[in-house]
Amino acid sequence: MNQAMPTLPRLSADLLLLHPPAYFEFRDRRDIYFPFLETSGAQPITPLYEYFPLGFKSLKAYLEEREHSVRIINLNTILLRYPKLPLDAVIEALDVRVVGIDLHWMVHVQGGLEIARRIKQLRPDIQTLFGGISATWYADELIQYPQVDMVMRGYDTHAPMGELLARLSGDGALSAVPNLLWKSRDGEVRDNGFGFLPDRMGHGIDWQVLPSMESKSLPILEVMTAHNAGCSYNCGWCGGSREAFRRIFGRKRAMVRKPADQVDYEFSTLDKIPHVERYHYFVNGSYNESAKSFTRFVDRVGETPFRSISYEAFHLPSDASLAQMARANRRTSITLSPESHDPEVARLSGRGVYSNEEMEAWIGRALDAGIQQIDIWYFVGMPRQDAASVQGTVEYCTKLLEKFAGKRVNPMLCVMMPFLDPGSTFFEHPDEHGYRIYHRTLEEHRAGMERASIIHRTNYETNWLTRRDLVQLGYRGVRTIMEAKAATGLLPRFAVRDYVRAVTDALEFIDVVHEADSIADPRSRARAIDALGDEILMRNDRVFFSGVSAQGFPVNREIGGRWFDEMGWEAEVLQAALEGGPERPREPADAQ
Ligand code: B12
Repeated sequence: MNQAMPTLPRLSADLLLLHPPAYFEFRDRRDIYFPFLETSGAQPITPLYEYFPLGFKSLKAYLEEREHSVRIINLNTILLRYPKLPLDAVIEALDVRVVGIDLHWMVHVQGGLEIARRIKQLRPDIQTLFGGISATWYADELIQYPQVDMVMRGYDTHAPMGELLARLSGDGALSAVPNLLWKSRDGEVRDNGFGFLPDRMGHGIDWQVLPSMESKSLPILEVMTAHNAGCSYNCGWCGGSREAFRRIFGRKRAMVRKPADQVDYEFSTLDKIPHVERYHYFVNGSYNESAKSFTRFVDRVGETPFRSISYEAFHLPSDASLAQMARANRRTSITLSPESHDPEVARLSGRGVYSNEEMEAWIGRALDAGIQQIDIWYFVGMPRQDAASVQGTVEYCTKLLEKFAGKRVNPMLCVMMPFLDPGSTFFEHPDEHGYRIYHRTLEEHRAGMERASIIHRTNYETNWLTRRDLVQLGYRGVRTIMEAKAATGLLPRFAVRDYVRAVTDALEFIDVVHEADSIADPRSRARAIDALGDEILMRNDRVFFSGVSAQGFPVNREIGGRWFDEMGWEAEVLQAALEGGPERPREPADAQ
């Protein structure tokens, strides 16, 4: 077999926006365990965290209007779908001046830096640029890495990025680019200040061009809104909360909205998606809209024939609002996040604005009004939440399932892992809120992500739950709730059986890996982990294949057509570059 590196056609652009995997190289790893459910199971993603920031799409639209060519690559999709394709083949094919890597979610810290390191090694001609929330929060530390040339700070980087590209193709005077940290030729760090903090948020997204869904059996067809940055609310664990936004971006007003004309533009592009009637519309952050603008928004939503729609709600929506949402689309779901059944824990989590009784009565009214489904999220890792409290939440979820049996009322449990958001109030003031932080700096997070055990990768614990407790209680809770869903008929038994088996296996094996990863002597530790290598690899292969499942939809679905599955090259081109004939999706290894 020819071992030569595959050659890909050149990919040319002024700017390449690249979404890294949370961890690189994840393929064929025998020394780091990525357990099932590591992503908490809310989204249809693997532990690589494949979503790229929505801002990539609005940046592309904005910059292209200004005659700069921009391409987007989601490296996750490429590496998952083409397990034999070396990263170097992608890097060698780049014909770009700058690669912009997102460090928006802290979880990408190791992967982002590792990809940048390899780019600089192979292609010193390419400049590396980081951006996003975590890149902004850790900008001073990030720019010190030799593989990082620039950091673009800010919640809205459209105009600064326009200026950067114009300068790079013009006079090269980077000192004129707002919000930029950069290195001069002699390697000295220059700080242009962080002065571009607009009241309105950037540019709409052009949804017209989406990755091809090819012939997927259960395609994940979803588009989403992000019409605001920041938040009106102040949940202490959240890196996007009111206080966190102020802290990270140094701006007093913590709410920034997309202007109405840009929202209209976005809708006009949504209307042009071929077969939009097959798409789910995920409305993020609708709780940040005023009652008046939300009403306008729902009316507009009703004009596009989406297959289904989901909204997130902080308070319980009024009866009038329920009726309007149900009218706008008959497959409407509403997501509540009370976080805990215990009113005190819920309040300390930043929620607690309704009682369980009020919520239950409201669910009845919502279903009567024609809302199709209610999703209810509970959290593990909150202040004053101990083992008994988690157990109480799990029992309450079971009670909800029984009470609303036959209806689509779907309680779910999420462990806050691996990270408590840096920049959040609990992260910045851990003692006051009962938290202990294990990784504080960027480098501690990066190194932490290289640990074999998910428990060691986790960056915090609370006075009430250790890191191991968080994982163990959370996983057990999810398992119990899943079993209750099979018993009450909310989910098919076969799906729950497979899911529960995967959770049970993870629960046991997390401890096995953790014990080995806890050996103090590094050489003995490496030996102990190596002895587990085959077992680790077999399990990782079940998680990293061309498919994903989520708690809300616990059935494996093939990836490839999700809005963030941008690969840069057509599937056939990637296929042709690889030896060995047509691409075949990897199947998960048989469950034991
Ligand atoms: C909507 C949303 C989501 C959506 C998806 C959003 C998306 N794809 O962009 C969903 C629900 C899928 C999601 C998932 C997650 N989210 Co979220 N999410 C948000 C939310 C509510 C709004 C984000 C938003 O709309 N931004 C506005 C859009 C239009 O702009 P933007 O994408 O931020 O991009 C701009 C700038 O940030 C910047 N930028 C960003 N990246 C880059 C890169 C470069 C190179 C440059 C130049 C600029 C740049 O420029 C862009 C243009 O102006 C925020 C909270 C908040 N109030 O901000 C949390 C938030 C961002 N999410 C967070 C987290 C933790 C997650 C998850 C890890 C949760 C989990 N455990 O599963 C996952 C990660 C999923 C993944 N990557 O695979 C944290 C991040 C904390 C941190 N710093 O690590 C936040 C702050 C709060 C929270 N806890 O939810 N999220």
